[in-house]
Amino acid sequence: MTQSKVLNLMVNYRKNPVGIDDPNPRLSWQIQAQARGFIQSAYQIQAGCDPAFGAEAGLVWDTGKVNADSSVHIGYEGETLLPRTRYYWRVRIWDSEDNASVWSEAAYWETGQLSEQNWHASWITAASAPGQPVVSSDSCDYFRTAFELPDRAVSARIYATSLGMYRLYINGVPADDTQFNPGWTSYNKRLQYQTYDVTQLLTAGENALGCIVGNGWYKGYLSWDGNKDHYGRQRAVLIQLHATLADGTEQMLISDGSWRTSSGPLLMSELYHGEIYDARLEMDGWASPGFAEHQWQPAVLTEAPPATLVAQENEPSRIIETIKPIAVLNTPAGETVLDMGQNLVGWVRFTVDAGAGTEITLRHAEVLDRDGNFYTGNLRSAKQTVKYICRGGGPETFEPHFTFQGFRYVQVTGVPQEQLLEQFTGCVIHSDLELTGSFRCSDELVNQLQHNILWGQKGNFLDVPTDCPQRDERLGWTGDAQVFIRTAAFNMNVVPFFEKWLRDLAADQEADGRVPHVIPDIPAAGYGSSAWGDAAVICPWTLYQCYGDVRVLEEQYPSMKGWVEYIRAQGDQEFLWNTGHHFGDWLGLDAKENSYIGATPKDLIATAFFAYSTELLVKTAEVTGQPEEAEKYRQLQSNIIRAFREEFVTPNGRVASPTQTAYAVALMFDLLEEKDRPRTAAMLAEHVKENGNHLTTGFVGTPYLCLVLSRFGYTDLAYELVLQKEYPSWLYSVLQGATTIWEHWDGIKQDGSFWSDDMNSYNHYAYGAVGDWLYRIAGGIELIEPGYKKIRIQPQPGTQLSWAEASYSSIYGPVKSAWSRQADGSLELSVEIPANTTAEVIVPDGCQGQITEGGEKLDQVTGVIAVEDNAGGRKLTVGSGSYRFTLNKSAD
Ligand code: RAM
Repeated sequence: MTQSKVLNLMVNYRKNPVGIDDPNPRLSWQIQAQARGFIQSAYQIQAGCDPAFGAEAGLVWDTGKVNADSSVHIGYEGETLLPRTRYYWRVRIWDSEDNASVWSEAAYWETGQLSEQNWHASWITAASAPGQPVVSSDSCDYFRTAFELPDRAVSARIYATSLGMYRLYINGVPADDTQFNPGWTSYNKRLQYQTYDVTQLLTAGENALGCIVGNGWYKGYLSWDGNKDHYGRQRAVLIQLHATLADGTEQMLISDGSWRTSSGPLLMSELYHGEIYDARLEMDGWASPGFAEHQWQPAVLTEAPPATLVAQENEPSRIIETIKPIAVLNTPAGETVLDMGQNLVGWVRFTVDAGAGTEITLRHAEVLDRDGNFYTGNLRSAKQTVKYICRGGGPETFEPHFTFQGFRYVQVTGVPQEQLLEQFTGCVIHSDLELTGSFRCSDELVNQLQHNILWGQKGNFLDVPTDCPQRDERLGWTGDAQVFIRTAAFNMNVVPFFEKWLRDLAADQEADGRVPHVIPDIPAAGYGSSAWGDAAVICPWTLYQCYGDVRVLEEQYPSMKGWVEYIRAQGDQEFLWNTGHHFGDWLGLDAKENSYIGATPKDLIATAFFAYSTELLVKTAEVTGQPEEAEKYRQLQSNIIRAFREEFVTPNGRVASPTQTAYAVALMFDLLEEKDRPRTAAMLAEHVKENGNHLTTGFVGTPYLCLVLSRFGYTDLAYELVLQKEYPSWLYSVLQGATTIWEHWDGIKQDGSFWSDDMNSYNHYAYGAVGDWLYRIAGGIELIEPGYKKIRIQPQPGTQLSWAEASYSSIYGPVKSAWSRQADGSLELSVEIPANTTAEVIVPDGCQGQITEGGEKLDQVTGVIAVEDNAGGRKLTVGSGSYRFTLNKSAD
């Protein structure tokens, strides 16, 4: 009998989520099995309001025994869920011999408001004088109210949101540790609210609730156009508290005209520009009971915004880690500068002891110039400056509220140097996504590259996937998100994060299907570029691939189709896209002087992506059970491919534009006739070699370059590119001391000078898309079936590295592939395959000799289901478990 245990119960990818508005949450679990080759044969789920699942409490759902191997994304189908209710659930499973496991421990999810009808609170705004709403003051608004509870609460929740960015306090302390609520959505269409469990913060007797609201994305400066008030002019809040007392009665408290408002010490807070805080204006006890609020103005009722209120969909942002400075520098220009040792995103927390009125200023920068001076030219108009005016009278600690900075260096004035190292701390803030991947190998520079990719993701996954976190941009550029999503999905669990963003994409898509360049959309940005708008299709498809979740495809289908239909309607040639504005192979190195756009023709790229998005739409229609749609778009796809060949491929099969990017996309998207592919791959390889093993690609070509080379048998050349140290290359920036990925291959030139100020981010993840190749090719973790239900372990060691190790926490559990070369020429390959999945292990070239596992011949090994030798090499089919293979050299 095989022993198994069900664990890691997840609801919509989260453990025990509180405040979700999904009527059919998706339930997933993982299985720990003692024996290899575990496959679940059946499951049973029970859900109810009683954690003991006692019969008298009644169950809201009992699936009974369901004969199926599904263990992920099982949609809840029980009784209609009630608002603000906690549902416990548990699972048991059966193995292939029909042995049942014990029940899992109970897990839960808790619903939020579920419907707008359950909101009773009023939107309120701050007042400058009775009945006079504050409209355009720089300083942030403070709100408060006090209330009595006859008894201690056994359970209490606050549901809250704002127009602007807010922070909630209960009895003087923050309601939780989340930042930048309510997050950034297309505010006039969709507005998230947050749920706070405040049970422990309330007391019997008098309680107080406070809230600070700043401009944030709603009303603050956004983009390079220097404008603010993009979504509205007035900050406001909506707050509703439900407290259940020991006797079972419920008390409700809502925001209304009885609340009081004031300005306070937070004189200015802007995402790009920083904060000004005058601690002398602090109002002690402002969010606690007993505060003398009579000098505050009554709040003014204001209209509800047009948006639909939705429960928070993605993981909140938090301070995820802290970093101490590694040095205090005295620059040649006489500045005092802290070096954090890492380009990070977040803010600095500091403690000082200085007289009242002392001004402390922190300016933030990513790099020093070649003379070693503080440099902010690349921030454009973003000030990234925090000014703190001391209150005096003892040590005081400050950290900002509604702003973040992208920085490695901090210029500090107003603080004695000797206090800097001790008393200043970097707080790293990003969306709190689970880390799911790691890659390491025998080359330390590549390990630093992987570090830089991960830090690029941390810095730019702050509620929305942004291009950069430092200059006056920080926007959800669709192209950048599209090229990076596959890598991102190795490093972290990105589903709720992208689901939210894709809903905003669909919300901001126009009726004709055009997709804005940035999501959420802002007026300065524009719309409709190939490879950017294709994020509408590529991102949902990638999520489906990596997590096996069909629902994201079902939800996004109209948006995906809208984009393809938009392209089809452009120009007068249905199957070519040769009109409109495109970013082309953005920042390609083969661009003409003074151009940002690489040499690959824009219409070639546009038509290639048209074909690719259509192909993904066909597959999506198939997966979501729409055969007629699939057929319709299959026709379209073949017409586009035909048009592509007629326009961009010579009659003899040569890609007419001889650029690395043209070759890469044509091969990646299977646009060439079968017979022309090997030759094109050879031409691509030749192109790379002629350039001294250097790439010439930009945003579009770079992510595919190494993948295509490996697919067509040029893995050693792909390694040459990845290991290339000379400019242009990934390791060039590493050798220049980069700790994140740069926007430009030559962000810092060989002579130490900078690429032009106007567009030079040092934290731009797009070129980090090579991480995908590291995991899949160098590491060897590949999926065969969506969600890694079926896995392929196929490391391609090449000749340059001596070992590599990739691991990935899939939705089924941990996957690992680690190889190392042994002195006798054999290869050790350690593999881990999660329960309820199977894998193919493809033995690398040159290792076609005898194979053993843990010293045993393969026919003796449990878990190895089949061994096949064919033209493509040797393939082992294995079940779940950990294996240690020794792959011997081919017999000479
Ligand atoms: C820049 C952004 C982004 C890119 C666009 C086209 O402004 O930083 O990375 O996608 O241009």
